[in-house]
Amino acid sequence: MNVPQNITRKIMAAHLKEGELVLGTEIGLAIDQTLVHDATGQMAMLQFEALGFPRTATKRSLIYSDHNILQVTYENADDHAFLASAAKRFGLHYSKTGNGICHQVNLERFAAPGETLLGADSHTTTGGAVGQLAIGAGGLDVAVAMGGRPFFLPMPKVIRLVLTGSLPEWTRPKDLALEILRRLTVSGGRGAILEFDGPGLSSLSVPDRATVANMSIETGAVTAVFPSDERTRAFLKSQNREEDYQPLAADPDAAYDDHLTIDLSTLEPLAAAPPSPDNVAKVSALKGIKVDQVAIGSCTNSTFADMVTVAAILKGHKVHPDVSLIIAPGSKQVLTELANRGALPDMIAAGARMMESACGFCNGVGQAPRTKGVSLRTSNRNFPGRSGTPSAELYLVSPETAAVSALAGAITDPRTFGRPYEVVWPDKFVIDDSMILPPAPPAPPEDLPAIVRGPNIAPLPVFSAPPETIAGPVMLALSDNVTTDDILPAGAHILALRSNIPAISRYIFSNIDSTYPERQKKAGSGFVAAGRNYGQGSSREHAALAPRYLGLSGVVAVSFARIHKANLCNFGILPLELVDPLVLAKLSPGDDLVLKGFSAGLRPGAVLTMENSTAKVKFEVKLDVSRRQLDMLLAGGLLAMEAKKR
Ligand code: MIC
Ligand code: SF4
Repeated sequence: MNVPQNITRKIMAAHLKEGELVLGTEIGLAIDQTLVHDATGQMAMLQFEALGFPRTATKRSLIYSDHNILQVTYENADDHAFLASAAKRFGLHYSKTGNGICHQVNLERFAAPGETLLGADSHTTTGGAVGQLAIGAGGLDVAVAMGGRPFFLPMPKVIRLVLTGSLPEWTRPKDLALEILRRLTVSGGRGAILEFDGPGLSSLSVPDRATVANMSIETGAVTAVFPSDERTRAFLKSQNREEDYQPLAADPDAAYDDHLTIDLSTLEPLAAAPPSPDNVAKVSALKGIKVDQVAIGSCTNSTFADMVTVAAILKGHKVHPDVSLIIAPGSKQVLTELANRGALPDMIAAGARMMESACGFCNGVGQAPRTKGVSLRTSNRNFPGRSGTPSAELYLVSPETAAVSALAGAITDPRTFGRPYEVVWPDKFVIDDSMILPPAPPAPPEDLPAIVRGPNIAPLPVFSAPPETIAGPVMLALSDNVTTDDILPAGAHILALRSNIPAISRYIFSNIDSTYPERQKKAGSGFVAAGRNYGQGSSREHAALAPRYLGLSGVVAVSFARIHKANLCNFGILPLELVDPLVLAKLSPGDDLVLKGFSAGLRPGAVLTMENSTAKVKFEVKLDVSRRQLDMLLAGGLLAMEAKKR
């Protein structure tokens, strides 16, 4: 008799290459699709090349140009030329600048139920909206998957998230995403997949589900997955891709590791107040806070439905004189539909600043708010500094709350605005994939287009194996929930250096302690001490690669976020978990630490003794990694390990 299965296990079983679906053990999954973009793709493609793969071996691999688009000087354009040429040569599709944000375009044009997607971006989870198992990872993991090898992760637990009821007027999927964060916090989803179920689902369209799947990563979850049902079929049909539809649901009586129920009808408009997406408050409680900027867009809320609703709210009104309203439709398709259906003139007439279909304001690439300014945003992260202005206060809200507040000049509960606007979903969207360039057909290497390398494309750094005794000072002692934005800040000028590790390494921890890079380089070796959930947030592997380049040997933390921990192992930085979290208080900057016995004889999960020779205390750390990761760490990282094999 077949055991009833949930959706996660069904997709995993169909893609399982290594291991068994046993909670916490390492599994290797076959990957159907991959995506990278112009913040993570440069490293991924350099690494793909260094690994010696001749051509991608997935069903489809894509590079999107959407993050690095300001082109203030030559760096961004150099990166784009490199990426476009690497795509052509190595068999990837290249989505040109202006075609849209990777997750929005991928949802529209490529996401398919039952498939696996690995993306070098944490919000790859968006694909879960159509029943795709869509996971974010570091660029090196994606490079390996592009070459046709499995993607490894510890088998997550599966949390059944049951939705009942339906959302009240003016309460939107963004409010549901925020409610989930309120309940789970930024670490409550760690090691889990959120699998949606229940009668409330039928009231949510695929774009609605996309907002929720997108923000699932903010709870620390591996991803979120929705069933594929009639709403999915309707969405795929509107994208002229009905052939990609297949129904997908959990079997009745399928087992889960945990449960959570949310009655949608009890929700109301919510906001994440600074400084973290889980600092959730009712919009009604924040009402009256003056806003300087309202920014609508990002991969969380830039679909046609979001934008057309915003246009309907703005129609016939003017943006408050003290507010700068920024609108970035998520894709060329969304922008075209807004233009064709007359919604764009309503936005323009209201006084909106129309932006390119790209990430833009979301991670500080333009439109930085004024000093100590209040910015209301429809995006997914409000970490300090992410907007490009460290002192700005960022609130995350639904497009409806954002639009109504832009008119009022202050945070405003949209329920006070009148009747909500009903979105009429087009039967067919305008389909024009002409900005997605196909790869060159397979050919002998000498007949393939050359890779274009401008001065911003620096060679990959090479790392060697660590010694058996690793000694070095505590460089920084940090608290809980350190984000990768803290380790490597967002913002256009730093983003421009993503293909140049020596140059970008000068910004590591720059918002926390700008002396870190120099000190770390001088010390040669060293450790960072931190609390829980170290490395939460984005997938940027530069937050591991660049510290390693500077000489960081290990991070001693209470716990780690999944993607960042994998990135640390990939680049040979030891993720050392404190057996006793209270030891953290005994680690001060400047203390000398010694770790002995880091040798080939170690087993995964080994507990090692470290000594703080300054404070004269010994303590235990656990190397909670797989055999594969331990081998990588012993070799000095994944690339070093692969080079040894050849
Ligand atoms: C983000 O939202 O933080 C980013 C920029 O999209 C990152 C990618 C990166 O920084 O390389 C992410 O989420 O992974
Ligand atoms: Fe781009 Fe922002 Fe989405 Fe990251 S979260 S992919 S920066 S829109």
